[in-house]
Amino acid sequence: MENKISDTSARLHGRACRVMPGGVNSPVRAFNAVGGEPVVMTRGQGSRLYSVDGREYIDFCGSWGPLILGHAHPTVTAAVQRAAADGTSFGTSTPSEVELAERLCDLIAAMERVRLVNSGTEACMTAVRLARGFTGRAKILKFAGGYHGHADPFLIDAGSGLLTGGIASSAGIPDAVGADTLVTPYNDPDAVNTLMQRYGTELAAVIVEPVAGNMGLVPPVAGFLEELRRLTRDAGVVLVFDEVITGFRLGPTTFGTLQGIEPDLICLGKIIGGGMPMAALGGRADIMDRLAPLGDVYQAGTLSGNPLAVAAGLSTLGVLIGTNPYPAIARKGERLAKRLRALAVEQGITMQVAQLGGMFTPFFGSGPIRNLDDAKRCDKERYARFFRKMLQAGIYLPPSPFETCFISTAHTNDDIEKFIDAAKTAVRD
Ligand code: KE4
Repeated sequence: MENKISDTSARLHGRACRVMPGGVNSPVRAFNAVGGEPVVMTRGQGSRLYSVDGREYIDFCGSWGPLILGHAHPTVTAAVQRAAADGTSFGTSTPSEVELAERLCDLIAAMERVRLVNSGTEACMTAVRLARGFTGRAKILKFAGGYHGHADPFLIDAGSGLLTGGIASSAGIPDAVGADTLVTPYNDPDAVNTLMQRYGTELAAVIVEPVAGNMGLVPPVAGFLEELRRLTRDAGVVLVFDEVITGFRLGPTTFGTLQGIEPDLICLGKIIGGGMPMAALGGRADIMDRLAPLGDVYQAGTLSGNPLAVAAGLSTLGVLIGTNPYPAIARKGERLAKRLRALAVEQGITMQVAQLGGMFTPFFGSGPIRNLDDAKRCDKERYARFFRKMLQAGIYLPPSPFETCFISTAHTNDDIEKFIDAAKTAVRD
């Protein structure tokens, strides 16, 4: 008899495949990198996800980053329910969107103006259009393994879902678009300097994840971000920090603010929407004010600043600012990483754990991991086997080795112990 756990998920996935390409609405959910069929989830509560088969999982994927407060946090749920009772969208200005915009500008040093949008992709593609309009230049520089959403200019040597589908770049991108996207290795300021010497006067923007989360977790090496800031400032190039993952993930602000580095533009998403479709682009007033209707760079959105998404975002930020959970989350991250590293040593497994605050990625490989090539040298199949065994043990990880695991305020010390208990056998081949 087929495994009961997967029967209902399998049937639903079969139906999904008949009407949705790959049976999913976002490729990385398809389990291509880890094998097997996606588990269909029907409910989340705190640190738990519940599948349509009635199974309970401790969730370390956290919807890819937004759920720093865990699933169905009562304050967030109540805020969204209250907002919904007054209507779901007005297509007008609203008091709550002004409050969120003011909050973001108060909490983020480099944010003088902000535009609310619906996805990280929208925020990042608008940042590029704005930088091009502001500088009159065409080229952009991104980093191999960096992922900034699925807009054409970014799908060159991108991270996240492109790495799970074995396509470094997407079909359908005109050569002319690709030609304006320059790519260099992450954490290599010399490579950036060489490229700036050659293309500096043609570059509109450098876009970077200040802490890379889409090739697995790869933190910046000392001085990398500061050098990017110096080189771009000297060349009149717009520096864009893509903080869709890191915004409010490691502290009650952006990573750039925590590090004292001020980019020209900042992209936010995920946490600022509390799990609802909400993202933002902000930064220097002289650049942001080039956005229509004030300026000549067009950007628009039917549901931008949607009242339900704003309610989820405002309530999430309210809990984060009010309770400052970051030290406790970081302690849990440090404990999990330390115990997992010790496990690998005890069992003679070649595995390292990148960890920063509540973000972590197990890499099945040795040697420093500073960029995409280093990450790709790790054993993807080993991660897939680890993922499947952890899933069987009731631990839900990102279904790709090129993503980041997340710890929320809802994860308990007992959840961390359960992770380690499951890993004791899952790390073994
Ligand atoms: P969205 O358009 O998916 O809201 O955001 C795009 C984006 C931009 N910048 C960064 C640093 C991001 O990580 C993302 C999206 N992250 C992926 C997972 N790492 C979303 C998951 C998915 O594609 O389904």
